Amino acid sequence: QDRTEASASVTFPVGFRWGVATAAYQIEGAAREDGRTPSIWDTFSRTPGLVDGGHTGDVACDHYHRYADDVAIMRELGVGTYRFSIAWPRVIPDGTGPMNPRGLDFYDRLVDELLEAGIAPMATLYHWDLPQILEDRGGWTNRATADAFADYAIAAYLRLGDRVPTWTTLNEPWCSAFLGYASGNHAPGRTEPDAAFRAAHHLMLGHGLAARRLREAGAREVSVTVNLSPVFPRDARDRHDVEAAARVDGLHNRIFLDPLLLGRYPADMLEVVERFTGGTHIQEGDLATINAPIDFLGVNYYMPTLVAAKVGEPGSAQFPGTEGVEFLDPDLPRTGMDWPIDPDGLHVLLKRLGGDYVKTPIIITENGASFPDVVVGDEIEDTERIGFLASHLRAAHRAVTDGVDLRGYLAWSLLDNFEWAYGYDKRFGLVHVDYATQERRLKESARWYRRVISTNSL
Ligand code: GBH
Repeated sequence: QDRTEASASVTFPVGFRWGVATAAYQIEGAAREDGRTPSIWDTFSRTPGLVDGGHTGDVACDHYHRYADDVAIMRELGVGTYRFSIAWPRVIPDGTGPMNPRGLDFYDRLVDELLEAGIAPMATLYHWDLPQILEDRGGWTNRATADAFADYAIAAYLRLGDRVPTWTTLNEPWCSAFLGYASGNHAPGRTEPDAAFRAAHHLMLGHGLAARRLREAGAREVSVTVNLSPVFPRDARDRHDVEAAARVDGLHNRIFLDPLLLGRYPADMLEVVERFTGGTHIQEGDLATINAPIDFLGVNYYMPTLVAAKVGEPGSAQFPGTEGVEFLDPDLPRTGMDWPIDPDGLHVLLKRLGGDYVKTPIIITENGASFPDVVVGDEIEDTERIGFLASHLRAAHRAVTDGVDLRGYLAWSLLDNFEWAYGYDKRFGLVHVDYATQERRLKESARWYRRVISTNSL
């Protein structure tokens, strides 16, 4: 790509939604306050050896007590939308049954503070913090968890729905199902491939049940967020590499997109699901439920996937059913997570969604990167993060120009925070957090993003 194109100014459509995203367990802390019970992430992070540095979300960014300061920072940045998540174990401490008003009081205060600042709240109901008590009954492998989720969704809606216009059921069901139940990288840390496929189905069922009830209750916008990755074959002329890419695309993307948007499992994925589980957990009517109408699809994009066919490869634990597939490291620059940087991958992905699954508008609900801090005097000069965000925004803009119905972009993340199995050392924030003092400092990227938002262009 030539330099003129990379630096030419681009302007987004009028009304494009700009914002930032966070998640409850990653920022709130206050793990034992106001009636909150443990989630699977408390259990997981408190188990020695599962999270880098032995870090937990017990305190995190102490956002539970500092939310007003954090909203003030967002106001300063000029963000129009704040995507946060609600912690299920604060709202329904026993997983099912009575609602805990003190748990909802926190979100009540947060939402009022946001509205006061002119920021539209976008609430995600499930960003991975399942009440531990439900995991003790099988977690997402248990169909009853889907019903419990829909009940929790309505409890949250009844308290906040008069002021929260936008509801997202799940964040990244692929991570919940496959990292949680197949590879064990995430809570609950199980390594049972069959369980992962059951979990994936019940997560989507929970989405469908909740989406329907939220809509009936009057929610203005209902959505679900998936983490997608364009999957490329090493050699596009090699039939085996192309088949390997299709398999991984199925397990990463289509196994969620097709049920959610088209109301069916793709044939090749149904075959894999049946091979691992027998398919008995999929009941009559489930797919119609899962295919509940949504107002937009949330897409989280971080990186592409590159694969090739290789006889004898065991495949990846994160993708059961990938025997004979080799996962390759693309020859690309990397973030501080060692993830390949590929803005064109976002363009490819958006074009494909716009083509295959046309009916649904899209919002990028997460995009961002972790890099080591570069401290120069008083400033945190995170030029690499600015470069990452700018290149991905240009790719998103190209998709808009190509006709993709992209309505908004939310940067991950407002704050440095608890980066799941990596703990606090990986920093994705536009705003730096000093965990010893809880002091917040805008990084250079935050000032840059403020300009992007205020001009609707870069
Ligand atoms: C998102 O997940 C999450 O929604 C958010 O909470 C998180 O903080 C953010 O991204 C940054 O990570 O196991 O090393 O092979 C991103 C989805 C899923 C992307 C796991 C990387 C494989 C990494 N991630 N995936 S690895």
